[in-house]
Amino acid sequence: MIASLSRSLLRSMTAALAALGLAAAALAADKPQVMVLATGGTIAGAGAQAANSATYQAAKVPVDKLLAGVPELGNVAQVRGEQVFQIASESFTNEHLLTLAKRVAALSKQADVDGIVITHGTDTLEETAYFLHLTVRTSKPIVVVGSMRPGTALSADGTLNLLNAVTVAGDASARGKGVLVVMNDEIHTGRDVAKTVNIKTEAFKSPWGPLGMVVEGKSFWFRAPAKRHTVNSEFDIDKITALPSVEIAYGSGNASDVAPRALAAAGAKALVYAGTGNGSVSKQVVPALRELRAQGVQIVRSSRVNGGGFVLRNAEQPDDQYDWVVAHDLNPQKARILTSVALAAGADSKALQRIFLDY
Ligand code: DAS
Repeated sequence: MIASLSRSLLRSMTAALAALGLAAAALAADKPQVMVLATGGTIAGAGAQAANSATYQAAKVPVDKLLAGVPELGNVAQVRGEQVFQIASESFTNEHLLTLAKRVAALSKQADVDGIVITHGTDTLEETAYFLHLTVRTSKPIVVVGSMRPGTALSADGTLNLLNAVTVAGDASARGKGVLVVMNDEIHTGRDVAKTVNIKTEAFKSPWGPLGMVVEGKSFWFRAPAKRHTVNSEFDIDKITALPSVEIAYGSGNASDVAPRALAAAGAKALVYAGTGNGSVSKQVVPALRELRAQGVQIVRSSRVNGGGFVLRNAEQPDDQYDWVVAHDLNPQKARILTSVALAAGADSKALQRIFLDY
């Protein structure tokens, strides 16, 4: 009697567990599939003690531990992780950009990937995000995320940033908006955003404002990107095998032409000049830039002034006469990325200027 009772109890418990399993699988099945590609940075950092919010070692925590540290991720997506690099982002090279972008492009073609998150150091996050924005031809959400404090710090920002990034990457409303950067509850376009403060959690700003916000699992949009990107880009990572060397020379009082000449002599195919004010160039430097232009080096005038305006062509310098290019509203580090991508596609100075107005 007891044996048959326990057998039927066992049968009904097994059936219940199977039903639960199916329900869990069904629940999971209706969640977007998000790939998290880890590259290092503070979001993977660790400090000696909780009070160390700015003194720590970046690029220590592996991707599986990052994901395990945010169990809430399972409520918003089916998440898989992959460790692409484990470095501080100030050490990113053009080769790192190419490797990462090619991996993102390949994953974006997979039917079992609905969105991609890249965890990244904050120092050059804006450059990587823009590079992906220009070259990865997908309308699936690609979200780059970092943190200003290591996970070991009091009031660490990385876990909520990661949850928000995965939320946006799995959100159909984020499709077609280009590469996004999610930090501090805000959603920025990879084109405009820059790190404007070096040790606060509210570090990332876009001169023309964020695209939206992500709060408690929902994305709220207030504007859309105005320039070409991803599926509407003429650039394609699958066709880029190398990025030409483009260097940045910084303008200041008492400027000299030593840096521009040395950078060109070292093989730079283009120089981005971070000019003062409206991209102004000291008269001690103009002759060298004109000589380098005559030798085939492209000259791009950007500005050291933080965003919110743009360098006007033929205003501070006769760009038409010198055959120089203006970076429009792009800061020097973004101008470096776009110039390198454009030169890789064979752009001459005329095409380069059009590209700066289109992207
Ligand atoms: N060194 C910084 C970097 O890896 C740490 C960070 O802020 O992520 O970009």
